[in-house]
Order: sequence, then C-alpha cells, then structure tokens
Amino acid sequence: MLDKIKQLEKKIKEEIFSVQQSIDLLAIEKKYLARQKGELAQLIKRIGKLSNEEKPIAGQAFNQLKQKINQWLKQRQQELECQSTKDNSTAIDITLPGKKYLLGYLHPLTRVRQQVSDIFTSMGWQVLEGKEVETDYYNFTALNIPFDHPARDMWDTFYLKKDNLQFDPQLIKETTKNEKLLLRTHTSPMQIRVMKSQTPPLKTVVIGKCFRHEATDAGHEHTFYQIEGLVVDQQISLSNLIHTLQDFLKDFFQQEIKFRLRPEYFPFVEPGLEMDISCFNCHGKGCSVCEQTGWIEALGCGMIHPRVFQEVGYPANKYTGFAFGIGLDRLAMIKYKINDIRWFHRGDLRFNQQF
Ligand code: FA5
Repeated sequence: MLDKIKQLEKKIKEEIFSVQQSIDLLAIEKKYLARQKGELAQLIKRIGKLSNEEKPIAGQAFNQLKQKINQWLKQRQQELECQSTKDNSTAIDITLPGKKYLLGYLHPLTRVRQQVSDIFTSMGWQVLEGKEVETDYYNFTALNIPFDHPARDMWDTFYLKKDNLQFDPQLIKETTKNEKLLLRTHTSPMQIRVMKSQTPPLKTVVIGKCFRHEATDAGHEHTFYQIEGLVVDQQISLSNLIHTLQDFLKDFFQQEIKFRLRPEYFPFVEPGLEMDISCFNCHGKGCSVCEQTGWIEALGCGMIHPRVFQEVGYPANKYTGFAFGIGLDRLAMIKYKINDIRWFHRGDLRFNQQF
C-alpha cells in the first residue's frame, strides 16, 4: 500500500505543477480530494480494509499525501497568479480606448492679432510691436500733448520708478533727468519712433498692449491691445485713410461692416476722426456693451499733424500722412460676439475653449 501511495504522490505532483490555468487546478482538486468520488476517498476505503498493523502506517502516509496535495495546489495557484500579473504589465490590449490628450487653444486675442498681422503683411505693411514701457516724451510730448495739456487726462496711466527698469538701458538713456516712465496708454508713441528712425514712404502697423487707469466695465479694460497704423508719403489724403480702413474691416470681418465716422479731437492729427461700428449685441438698439448708443467705438484716426512732422524732423510741407489706432479687443468682441471685454483676462477655460 505504501508503494501505491508513493506512486500516486509522484503522479499528482507532476499533474499539479504542469497545470497552466487556475481552472485546471480546481479540476485536479475535485479529481483527488472530492469527498465521495475523489480518488483519495476511494483510497481511504481500501486502507480501512488493511490489517491492524498496516492500517496506522498507511493511514499516516495517506494523511501526509493529503496535506502535500493541498500545499502543492496552493503553491501552484500562487505561481500562476504571479505569472499573470507579470504578463499583464507588459501586454498591450489594443481593444482598450486610446488616451485622450487635451489640445491647447489659442486665446481669441492671439487669434485676432495673428489675423490682423496677416492682413497688413499681405498689403505690404511693416508689422512692429513697440515698447510697453515708454517715456513721457514719446507717449505725450512728441505727440503734441505738452505737460500741462488737458488731453493727458484722457490717457491717465501707471507711472514707474526708474530704478525698476535696469533691464532696458536704452530706455533709461532716452529719459531726461526728471522725466517719468510709464506704461504706454496707446500705441501712438510708435509713430514717433518709426518716423524718427525711417524716412518715407512708410506703411507701418504696430500691434501691442496698452494700459490705462480705467474704471473697467463691459467695454473698457485697464490692459488692452491697439493696432496703430501709420502711412506717410507725398500726397496721402483722407480718402486713402478711409479706403484703407474699409478694406481692412472687410477683410477682417469677411463682410461689409456698417460704420460711421465722426469728428474727434486728438492732438497729434488734424483733422481727427473716430470710427464706430454698429453694435453686434443689440444691432443698434442700445445695450450695456455699446453704452446704450447702438455703436461701438472702434478706432481713432486722422491726418498727421504738421507739429508731429516737425518734431520728428521731417521737412515742412513735403509729406502728408495718416494714422489710426484701433482697439483690438473691441474688434475681437465684435467678431466673436463677446459681450464683456473682461472675459479676455479672466483665465476661464470654458471661455477660451470656445475659439
Ligand atoms: C487713442 O488711443 C489714439 N492713440 C488713437 C489714434 C491713433 C487717433 C492715431 C488718431 C491717430 P482712443 O483713446 O480713442 O485713442 O483709443 C483708441 C481705441 O482703443 C478706441 O476706439 C477703443 O477701441 C480702444 N480703447 C480705448 N480705451 C480702451 C479700453 N480701456 N479698453 C479697451 N479698448 C479701449
């Protein structure tokens, strides 16, 4: 009987360790250890028929075999589990859905800046950005706005201490002893910088940030963008200015735009005009976006004042030219029907993701 138990032990061990799936271990367990019909249940019946001397020896061998089978089953089960985690870590399940990578979005103002830049480049204009920190001279005085001129009130701004501006030595060099540095209130200082450094014919557009000490509302921000246009040559007229603006707006909005021109005072142009575009939000009825007027003020413009030509050193009566300053944020609001300018700097992704 002992030989028989030894042979059975060898057979069962081989069977258990050749199994490749847990489910087959269950079958082996059932085959040998099932209470009624398992092979060990048959074996114990036969042991019961042995003589009194053989019975305890065979019984002990039987119990040891049973213990070993349970132990091998457990061991093999653990080995199989280990193997399957290892396989899974390197396996690629091609039926699983792919990982979704979030795409970035261009801010609507960046988008509009690029469109404006493309339009003027295609018309052969030079595109510049200019300095955000300016001297009092370039922002005001050179533009025919002397120190005590009331027009300065329209463009109140943020003034800076010179000690904080170590990074721009050229700007420090340009300021006189008591002159103030400031965050530019408009892109018009670039008219002076361009005319001082280049001779006509000039066709330049400056797209950049401006800053004002504003009480903000749906149409006004303290930080916004302007597009400054400057054309200087011989025999440039007001009709060239109006035609250029009309062409630009048509290209930008991809349709004819309803606008009106009205006289306005800017010290650096004569005559000066302001252009309003029909309000997209109320279609002329009046709302908070257009301050109940039905029109959105989009730009200031005019023919360059002779005093400005004199300031930059151009010979008297040789050149004429025009300039305009468009609010880029306002253009973006009209194009994308945004009813509050403050959305642009709120940093709300739900807003940005719409463009
Ligand atoms: C100027 O800034 C002049 N430099 C424009 C100019 C240039 C006139 C060349 C003549 C010749 P104004 O302050 O009106 O003008 O501003 C021009 C445009 O900038 C406005 O029509 C408006 O579209 C935009 N703008 C002005 N202030 C704000 C503001 N606080 N928030 C958003 N956009 C503004």
